[in-house]
Amino acid sequence: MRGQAKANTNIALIKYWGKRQKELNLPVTDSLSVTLDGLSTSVEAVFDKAAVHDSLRINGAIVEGAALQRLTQWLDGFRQAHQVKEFCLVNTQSNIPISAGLASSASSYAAIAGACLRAVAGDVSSENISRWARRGSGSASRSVFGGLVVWQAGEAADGSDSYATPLGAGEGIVVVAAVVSDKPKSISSREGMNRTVETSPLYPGWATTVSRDMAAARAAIKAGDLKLLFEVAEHNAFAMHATALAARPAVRYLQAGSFAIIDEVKRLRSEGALAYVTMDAGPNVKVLTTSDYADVVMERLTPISKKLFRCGVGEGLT
Ligand code: 2P0
Repeated sequence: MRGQAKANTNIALIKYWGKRQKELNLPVTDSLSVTLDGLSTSVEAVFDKAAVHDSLRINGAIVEGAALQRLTQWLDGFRQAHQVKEFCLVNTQSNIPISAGLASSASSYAAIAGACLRAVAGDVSSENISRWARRGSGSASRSVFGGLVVWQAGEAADGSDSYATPLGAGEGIVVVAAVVSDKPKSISSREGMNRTVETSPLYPGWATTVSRDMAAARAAIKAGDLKLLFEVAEHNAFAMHATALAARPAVRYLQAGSFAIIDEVKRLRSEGALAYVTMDAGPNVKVLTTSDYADVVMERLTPISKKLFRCGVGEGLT
């Protein structure tokens, strides 16, 4: 039994930061993302009668340890739900630069879920692929779709209503990722969000902020107002980092170099450019802009960035 799938990565405009249930990656709040063009992971999954254990190959190299353990745990749940006994050989090929601060787990688990469901001839609706992708990595639920995507938190204890749906084409959006540091981050997003939920006194305010921001973002998308959408996204990113900073010990991702980029984007804006920032669980800054301003953003950030990546809006799972 063999299946294949390919998925692009995504960047959250309204962040997923905190789980109500860890095992199934059920989030506290909804989140909103844009799928990026050209930064993808292709996966082939083979459920093999001859295999004596699960195996994971990433860009040609056999991977063991924590990544394999996480995959095996996911596969155990998948096998149980689909009455499959065979172990699985998962072969992933990704072109996402490790240094760019662009999560590869989002595209990986979206493609793994797609490849495995196709292999076992399961329910291959996008909604169901999104549910299984979520169990691998929360943000992966959104990479099943292209354009602008909402992952609805849902309420059910089994996660049946926690999956993503598309919200619009996101036409004209360009994301410029500015690399500040290519060192591995000190706190994983998984650990960072769990510590924030457990210890940050600001966490209840985070949930309130997200529901307001989601409503504002939906209205901006409906009106085709990218400026308003980016402004809400920037606010939401700062709110996420502020909530994480108040955890004990502090969950701090932004560095001096991050603020240099943030300041330059603010300056560009005061000169009339449409450019806002968003930051995830690391020091790198992603600039939300449009094709009209992407060149000037690239030009102005080149001297203060280690590297820049420019992406348009990507399609969903293929
Ligand atoms: C997001 N992040 O919405 C947020 C914003 C990072 C900051 O989703 O534990 O790798 O696998 O569900 O999806 C990164 O967290 O976490 C993330 P798990 P995931 O994109």
